[in-house]
Amino acid sequence: TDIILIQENLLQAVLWDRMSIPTLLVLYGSQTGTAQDTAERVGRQAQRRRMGVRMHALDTYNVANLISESLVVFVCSTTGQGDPPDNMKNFWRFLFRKSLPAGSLCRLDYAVLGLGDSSYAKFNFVAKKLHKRLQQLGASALLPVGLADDQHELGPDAVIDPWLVLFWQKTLSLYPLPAGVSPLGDQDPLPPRYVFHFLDEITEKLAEQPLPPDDHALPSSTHPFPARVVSNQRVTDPSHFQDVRHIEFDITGSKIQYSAGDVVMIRPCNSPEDVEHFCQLLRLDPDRYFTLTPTDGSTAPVPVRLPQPCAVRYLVERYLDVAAVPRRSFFELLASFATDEMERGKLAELSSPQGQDELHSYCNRPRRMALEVLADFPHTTAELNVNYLLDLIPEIQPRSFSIASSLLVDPSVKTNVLQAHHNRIQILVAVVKYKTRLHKARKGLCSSWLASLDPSQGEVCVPLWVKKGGLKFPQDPHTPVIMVGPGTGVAPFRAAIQERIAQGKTANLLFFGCRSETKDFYCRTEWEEKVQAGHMTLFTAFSRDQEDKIYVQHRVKEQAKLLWDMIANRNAVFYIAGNANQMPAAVCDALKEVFKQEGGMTESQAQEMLNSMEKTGLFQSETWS
Ligand code: 2AM
Repeated sequence: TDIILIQENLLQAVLWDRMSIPTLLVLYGSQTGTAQDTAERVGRQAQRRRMGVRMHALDTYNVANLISESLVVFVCSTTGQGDPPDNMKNFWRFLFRKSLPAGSLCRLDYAVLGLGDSSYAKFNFVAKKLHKRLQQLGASALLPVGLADDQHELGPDAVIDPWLVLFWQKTLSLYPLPAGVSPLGDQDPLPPRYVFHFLDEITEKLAEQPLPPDDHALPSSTHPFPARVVSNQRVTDPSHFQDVRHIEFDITGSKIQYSAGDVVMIRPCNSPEDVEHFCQLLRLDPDRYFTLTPTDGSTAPVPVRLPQPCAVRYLVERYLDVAAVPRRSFFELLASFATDEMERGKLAELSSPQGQDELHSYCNRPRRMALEVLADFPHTTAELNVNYLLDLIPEIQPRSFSIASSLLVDPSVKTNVLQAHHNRIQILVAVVKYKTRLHKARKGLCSSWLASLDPSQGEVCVPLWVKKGGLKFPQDPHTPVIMVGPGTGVAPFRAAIQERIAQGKTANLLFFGCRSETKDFYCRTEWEEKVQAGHMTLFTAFSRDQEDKIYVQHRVKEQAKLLWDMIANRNAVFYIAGNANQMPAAVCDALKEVFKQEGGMTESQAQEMLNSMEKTGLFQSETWS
């Protein structure tokens, strides 16, 4: 039968080739994995429609080839303050070269699907700008750019679903399938991307690190540096609700260099309990080893992060994001395996277009994780074909943390125990814990994992790498900096203050806010010493030490005269870092008040001044949610 199958496949391939099956190129730029997941969904839909599919992260695609493409869909998210994701930065630079002739993409039919968050000012900026640029280069848009929004009460799918319907209508009318080729039904399973080959025995214990360290390159996503955890201390009072950690890593031998404003990338691991639970549900032996090979239908090579052979435990602990809220594609795939009638009905509903409200209240609202969903569908889970594991569950994504230390710090200065050090990276981590309708308290995967690391129990290493951050500090020693960083927002400013003092730059103004002087005023001794030495000025806002809330923006307004003098006469740079909620907008309002009060400006003049400061880098912000 194998031979017959091969013959049939060959015949079909020859036929299809003659009939010229249209091919869709899916290019994505993804920071947290959502755009990649969406791109993969488009790829699967194309496979169901019997089209050829190629899929690439934008930076792994040779952009020069774009001139000879005919049909491309771009799926791109927007990060930070309107920036493209890391894996499309090179593409972005190339695309905006002035030397590209206007009609160079005139053969190209394309569509752009953007993923964004309308609580940020530059909503879907990358998708919009890409769309414009492609048109400028002569390419034809199949349909208007799709602007998916995380803030939509039903999530980004509320925009993606109807956009895809229209996309397929347009695409199939321009690129119809040859007569006689019919699309697959929604229920027909697609082949998995990889096949697992389990090994019966493994003769020697394999190293934990997947890849040999690359002696020449700097640590990166595929070659992270295993940094030893030097210390992990709670810096908030034990009676305080919020656990904030000050964690120090040793980067000796890593070749990592960084400066104030840079961020460290860390990919967390799943907890041992979750790993056990997952293996039990899928009836997998965590100690068994396997190798992976891509199938014919695979659009991507085997992930380089996975060692070959790889232990099941390694895969589940370090690769599969079982603690994330699963996406709709997860339910679609799970539904195709269900044989138990009850489970099948429920899964079919949750993955259908009509079931999206239900899916949202079952999954997204209570932030139910993939592992818990699998436990809710035990029969289906136990019958899952293991080859589909990597199709079902996405990869754990790295998290970024603003570095809170400087390599330039003078080690001869004796401060407190949190004294920084050469060859070290320090971060401040707020341990994420919250309640939903589910009884079990929710935990942030990365912060909880980091908080659990205890170097006193033996050596622990965290794989990490460093990236340029969004904040830049001035070279000129006389330019003052005004920094507003409540809570862990103070992290990049601690790096800046240490670095600047080491460089002899002492015009440092810090606004710090927390709930209480006695509970969460971390780095206090360090600031007090630096204030005494005349190296910085500190304004604090303790929001809950009195009846009425006092926030950093109130302190900014109180210091109107001083700030105006620094900004208007001394070219000071103004920075905000911290939680993206209401704080950044409130601080901007306070700053505009300063301009109005001290500079005699109207509201619109003040806004204009703020805009022009932003354009020239005199106003910078780094916010996170
Ligand atoms: P709160 O929790 O008492 O409201 C660090 O988290 C500090 O930021 C806390 O003191 C917190 O105060 C404060 N904070 C909360 N919302 C804020 C806002 N909109 N603007 C400024 N600070 C805020």
